[in-house]
Amino acid sequence: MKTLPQIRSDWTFKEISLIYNQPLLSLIYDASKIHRKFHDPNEVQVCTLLSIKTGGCPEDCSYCPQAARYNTDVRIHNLLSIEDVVEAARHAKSSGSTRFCMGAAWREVKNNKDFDDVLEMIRQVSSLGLEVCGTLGMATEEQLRKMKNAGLYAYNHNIDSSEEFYGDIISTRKYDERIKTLKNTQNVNLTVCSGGIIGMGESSDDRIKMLLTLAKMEKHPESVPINALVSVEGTPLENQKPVTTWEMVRMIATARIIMPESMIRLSAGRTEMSQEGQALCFLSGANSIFSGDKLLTTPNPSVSEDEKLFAELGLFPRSPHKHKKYDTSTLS
Ligand code: SAM
Ligand code: DTB
Ligand code: SF4
Repeated sequence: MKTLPQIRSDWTFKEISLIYNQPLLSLIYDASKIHRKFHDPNEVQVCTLLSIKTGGCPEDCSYCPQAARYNTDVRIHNLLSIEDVVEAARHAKSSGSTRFCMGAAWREVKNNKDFDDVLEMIRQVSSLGLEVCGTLGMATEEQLRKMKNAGLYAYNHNIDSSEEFYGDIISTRKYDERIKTLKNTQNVNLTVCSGGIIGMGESSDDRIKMLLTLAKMEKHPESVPINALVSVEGTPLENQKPVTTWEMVRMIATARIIMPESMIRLSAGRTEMSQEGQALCFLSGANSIFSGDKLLTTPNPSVSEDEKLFAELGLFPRSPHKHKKYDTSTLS
């Protein structure tokens, strides 16, 4: 019988740094081996994002086009209607998505009519048979429990970067507050989606520390999105140098090695990547993408481009509600 490598929460900075900084092809090879032990290497989960409330956010996240204080082209929109959201979810399902993530430009969830509407959206979207994820800012245990009871599957709240670098990017809420929302999420038995962004001016040590924070959690986040900064005109990070594919690959491969069971999501930044670059990310352990020509407010490759990519690589989209671990007995 095959034994799977242990899932560890006692990683050190030194260990992760050695993994991250090793020669790239060795890193990819190691990550790919782990990936095959825990997941079907030809399967990719396709997810859809929908911005249910856009722009006008009071926070100062330097990367974000939805922060009210920056002068960007984002058009402010109040909460969408329940019908519009359910229609978008139906469309997402019919184009092959199995996870539907609703995002709101809120600092935190408030107990008001909008929240009641969001609960109804969750109820109706989950009844379509989709995994429902919410990313609505900070949330209390009580609010998260209500969302879970309505059918929410996952809550996304990114730690974004290392604790040290975080202060250079966001001042209106603290790293600890982020961690608290993640704890609240775990306390009510929702799955956690948490990752970050590279390309904001952080060092490789900051990237390693961000991964360390996630991998040291007693229970790893079930889902880890790795975003490349989409630099948007009008935000303080508008002139950041774009990250290279090699940097994305290093991040994804390291995340895969230290959090073998988690879904590693190749998230924002795919429009700047070649198909060959994306293939390297899948080889290194990424097993999910966001599909559709818009993320929340910024562009993403079209569904037809992704269909071509999947056909070329022989990838297939994950079937709905497959939470079971991959049966490794079929692998050589
Ligand atoms: N307002 C909520 C919050 O901040 O948690 C939810 C929505 S927010 C847009 C979700 C995540 O998107 C952020 O935590 C950040 O990691 C990512 N994000 C936002 N703008 C981005 C950008 N320009 N490039 C890459 N990722 C971005
Ligand atoms: C995540 O880590 N990336 C997604 C999802 N979680 C919510 C969001 C990316 C947003 C990119 C900028 C935008 O489109 O506004
Ligand atoms: Fe607001 Fe979220 Fe954007 Fe920060 S990332 S400004 S909290 S929408």
